[in-house]
Amino acid sequence: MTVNQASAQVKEQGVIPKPFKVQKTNAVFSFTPSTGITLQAGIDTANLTFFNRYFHSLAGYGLPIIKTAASITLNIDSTKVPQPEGYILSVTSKQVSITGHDQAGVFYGLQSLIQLLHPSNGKITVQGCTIEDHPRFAYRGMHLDVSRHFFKVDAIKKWIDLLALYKINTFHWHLTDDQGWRIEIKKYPLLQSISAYRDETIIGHKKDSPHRFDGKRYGGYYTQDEVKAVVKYAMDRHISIIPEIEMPGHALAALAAYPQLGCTGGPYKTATFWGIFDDVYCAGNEETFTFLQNVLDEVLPLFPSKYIHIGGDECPKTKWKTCAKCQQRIKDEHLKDEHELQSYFIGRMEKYLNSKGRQIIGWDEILEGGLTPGATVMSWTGEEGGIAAAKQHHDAIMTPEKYVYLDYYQSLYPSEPLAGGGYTPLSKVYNYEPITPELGGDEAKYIKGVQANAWSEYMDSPGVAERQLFPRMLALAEIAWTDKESKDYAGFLKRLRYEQPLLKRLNVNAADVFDEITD
Ligand code: TNX
Repeated sequence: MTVNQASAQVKEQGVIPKPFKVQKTNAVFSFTPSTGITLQAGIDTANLTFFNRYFHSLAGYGLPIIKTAASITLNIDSTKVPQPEGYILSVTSKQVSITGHDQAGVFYGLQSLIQLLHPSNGKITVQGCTIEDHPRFAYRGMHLDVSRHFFKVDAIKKWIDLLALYKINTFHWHLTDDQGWRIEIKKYPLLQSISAYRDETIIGHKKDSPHRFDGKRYGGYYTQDEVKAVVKYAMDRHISIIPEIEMPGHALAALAAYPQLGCTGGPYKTATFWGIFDDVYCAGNEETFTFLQNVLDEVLPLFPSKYIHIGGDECPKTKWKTCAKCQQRIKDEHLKDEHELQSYFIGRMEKYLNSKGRQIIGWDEILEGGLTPGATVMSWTGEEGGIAAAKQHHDAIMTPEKYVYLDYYQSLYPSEPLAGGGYTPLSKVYNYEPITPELGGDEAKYIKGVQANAWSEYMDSPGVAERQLFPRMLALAEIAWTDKESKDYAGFLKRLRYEQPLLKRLNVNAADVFDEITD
């Protein structure tokens, strides 16, 4: 690289998600092994962990924390920065200072600084600038399905670092489904020995034969100690983890171990292929509720999150229709039909979770048969669920599959690996707007934010998942963080290009589906 190219790159280097306000100057700050960091009293050093680790890998030396005023200073001042999670980052030739509204703000200032570090000829510099920044939405979520394919703790931690780098503050961990139960529940050991595994490993992820099996048992689960470690790791990075325990549908793996919880009594097997299955938890059986409450009793202490996700999607009513116990329940509770039975089911679990101080989130099918009182709706089948929820003054999170399902195809190249059925290229994700015109001013405030989902049917390793999720996750980050008026796709593509070396250094297997980049 020539000197001119290098300086052009520094100038173009940007931050994703795009900050609220950026002013660049011609000053340049240069790091040296004697550059120190001073933290205002009370600032958690955990905020620095990822920055320091990354800086060390880049520079070959670390930046010491020192007591006396150093050239890098971190402060908290909520008068100077009134917006929660906001920060001001200022870089002059002598000084880098980050002032956060709160700990998260300081942390996000450091994430921006990471993206602005410019390594060249053995030196690391940052171009002079003042960045004033804060998020548009309080809920900025990414989901990962670990049931269809299991990702080990190390992969999850790497994932969390990447979420944090792009200022995503919620990780929705989809822990149970038909194809595998992935969280240790001590009271129910068969969830570990039976539900966590399926008889076959699906191979042949080819478009012509998506379901070929190799006859090998497949699975795994997280121990409670591992879960605790991951939750702490995420908290240190200002990420709240919302666990999802699916009910009443997508329950086949649990039924394989405890067949008495299904309407027919089984036998059942953990699913070895994808889809929607008719066998679901029996809503007429008291033992179902006891089981799920006992499961939640072990889940809650592991996750301090305000929300618990209880699924609620894609629950066929076929078995409930012919189940004597379910029909009895419909009569006893004066319900109209099986849809109201689903609402009864969700309502009962909501009451239980409320009694433990938590709130539920459910997929938009929880609107069927009436929304339970404090439920937050995650709108996935479209935007209608979220709109309906907001109109009923319920909180909603927008995650419509048409725009933000990252398991769908990102390009139409014939060489694109097998993916989910839809098409959500980078531009479509980027241009998604979560506040629809149907929502009046007062209703819009119920849209708490936006999330992209990563279903793992066709992501059978972290490398494949990364290729599928990057760079589209960065587009999601920008929808969630950046003001609507400041969004600009052409500028995003430019910043993305300068982001590629960073993603490479972080060992992220990002797709190079940049066919829309024209300059
Ligand atoms: C629908 S989105 C599902 C998942 C699948 C996904 C595939 C939702 C709540 N349910 O079970 O994995 O489609 O895109």
